[in-house]
Amino acid sequence: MKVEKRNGAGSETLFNQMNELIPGGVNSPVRAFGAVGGSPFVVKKGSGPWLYDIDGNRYLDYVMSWGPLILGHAFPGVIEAIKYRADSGCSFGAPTRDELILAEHVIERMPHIEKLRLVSSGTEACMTAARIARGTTGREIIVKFDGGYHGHSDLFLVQAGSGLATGGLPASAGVPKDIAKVTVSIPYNNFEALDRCFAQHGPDIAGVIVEPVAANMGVIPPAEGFLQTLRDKTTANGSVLIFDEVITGFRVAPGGAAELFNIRPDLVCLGKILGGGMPVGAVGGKKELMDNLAPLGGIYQAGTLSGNPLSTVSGIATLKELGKPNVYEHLKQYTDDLTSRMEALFEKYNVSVSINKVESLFTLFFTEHEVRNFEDAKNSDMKYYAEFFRALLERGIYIAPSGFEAWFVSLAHKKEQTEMTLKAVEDYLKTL
Ligand code: HOZ
Repeated sequence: MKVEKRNGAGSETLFNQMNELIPGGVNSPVRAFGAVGGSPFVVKKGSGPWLYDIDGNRYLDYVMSWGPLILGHAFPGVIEAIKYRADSGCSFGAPTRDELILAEHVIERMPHIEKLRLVSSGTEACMTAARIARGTTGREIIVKFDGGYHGHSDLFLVQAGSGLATGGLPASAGVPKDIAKVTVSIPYNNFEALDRCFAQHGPDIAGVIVEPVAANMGVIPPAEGFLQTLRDKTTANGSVLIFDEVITGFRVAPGGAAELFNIRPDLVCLGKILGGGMPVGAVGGKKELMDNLAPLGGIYQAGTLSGNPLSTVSGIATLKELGKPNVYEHLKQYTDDLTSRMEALFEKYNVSVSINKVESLFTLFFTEHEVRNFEDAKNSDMKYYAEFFRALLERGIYIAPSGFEAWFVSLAHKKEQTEMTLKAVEDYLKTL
């Protein structure tokens, strides 16, 4: 099989060939369309709110690379910055001025971050945050929440959302039992479970990690007072409070969920928007914690591509654009308008949905009940979601191929896209 022989091959042919060389044909499980049926289209390019496949189809994109592309696909300022930087090299493994500039952009928006370490993915950021919590407190247990997803490192693959939930897996094979034992997963938004967890494990709890707006079991906002309770309990217990803002960072507010809900976590994990579509992650927080990282302290973390120059300039260009006026207002208005009109359509056609929304993040659950935690999310009708997904895809709209993910809106989504989405939804509802 030579590459040139594949020129002209369509998505289906290529995906079949990919299946021979790549497990499941994909480099990240949820992309395989396993939960929604059919086989994925193969992407040729993106532009603004649109994705184009190699068969010549155009899709209105609500996945946006799973969150990073808040400016839209191939945003000119970002692409120019990457091209310009690439002319002088792709990786140095040595400090660059841009790492300082990116750190300044982050800290300006997130004053609870006093120091920041760049890594290459959200997974690495969360893994490092847990190590800082453990290394600093000398304790072992990390508390997470059912349906919370903090990347695919061993310690977080317990009752995890995202791809695990999509594939119906309670945990991943290959995680040693002893590692799973030091991760305690409890129901999200459940104050009693939290009390019980601290009563039982208090002296051993190194840290609590939470997506302050859950977005990997579908979007689920924190219950009133839940984040403040986490803050109070971790402080009283001498445990580290870690906000996983890989999805919410720079999206729900410039300073992320910490700003939106006015809570100051000890550590924050970042990724996605921070790299503007290039691979990146970061862990940041209180100086006294961050200074425990090597080379200053004994907690080791390193990476050949950490602070990669292309990711760094892409992130800087993205954050600069996000610093312009009315950006967050636009994202919120688009989402509010779309979701309220969509809700009205479902009501008109007597289909029960529960739409959870926080700023420009939302999920549509097919259930008449409120969705407050992972159990509720799992009880929504995922078969119906799959049908809805296929109906929208046929009408040129691409939403996440899993009901446990968020819809991502970008600044390139405008009135035309709202109308197109609503028309597709109504066309589908009419067929029922
Ligand atoms: N874990 C990502 C969604 N929450 C999926 C990433 C991908 O498949 O690209």
